[in-house]
Amino acid sequence: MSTRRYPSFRASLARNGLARLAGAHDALGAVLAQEAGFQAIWSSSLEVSAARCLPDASILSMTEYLEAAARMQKALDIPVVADCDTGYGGNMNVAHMVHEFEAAGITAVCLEDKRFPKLNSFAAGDQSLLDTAEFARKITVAKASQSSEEFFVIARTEALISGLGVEEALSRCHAYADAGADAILIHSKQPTKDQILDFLAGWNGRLPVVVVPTTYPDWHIDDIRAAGVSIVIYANQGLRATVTSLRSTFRSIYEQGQSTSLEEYIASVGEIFALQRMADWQKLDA
Ligand code: SPV
Ligand code: MG
Repeated sequence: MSTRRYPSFRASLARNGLARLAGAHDALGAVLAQEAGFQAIWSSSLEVSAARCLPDASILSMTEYLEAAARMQKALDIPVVADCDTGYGGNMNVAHMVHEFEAAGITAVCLEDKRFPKLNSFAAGDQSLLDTAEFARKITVAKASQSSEEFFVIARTEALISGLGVEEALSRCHAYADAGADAILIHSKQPTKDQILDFLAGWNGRLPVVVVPTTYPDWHIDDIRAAGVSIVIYANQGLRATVTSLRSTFRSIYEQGQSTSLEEYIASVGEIFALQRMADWQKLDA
């Protein structure tokens, strides 16, 4: 029996130079992002937990996040980059996480330097970080735990999120690079990209940089590329669009007592069948 070869994020990044990722929480959303042209899917901890109406606060288990990422990966021809939060605990949890995600065909993961249990970056509450050396150790453990050279580990600093400033973010990212990270992610919740530009001005380009333009959505992809960024994550726009669309659809049907006026705006059943690859499946019965 042949085993499926999963698409490698490292290879995709090498091919494309700049990788654009869309956040998703299930196979359907992930396939729609692939259809739009994205190079990879971000299995977002915010989305995966929100899909169960739970906070993004280390409540779900590693296995639940893994199941979500693996379900998406099975449906895709592009790689999933799994948002693995803090690695779900300490160094031993990180090692187990890498073994499990890699075995499930996930070729890239992201670990962040917050303390476990962590809270979503935009939530009010404790955003405190591990000591630099402690998190660098997690990165070393993650890299030592991978079995394929392809496996890609992104080290994410939340220094700006926790109010520590650009110098601290830079010094942490250098330590994470020394520890063996394949890329670094710099996150900011400021309403402009200025903090990120300051970071990029101080970064020597020794590793690819990942950004998440959620609170500075006007940063155009051409300018992001020109600034020297390698990976851009549109982490939650799909989730937010889904909420808006479902809310107005359900309200409209309930208030109007029928759904005729919606028909021209919603996907046909035929489109759903196409996403399910219904015709391919039915050939099995032919
Ligand atoms: C996620 O999508 O879960 C992220 C990005 O980690 S953020 O929500 O901005 O923290
Ligand atoms: Mg997350």
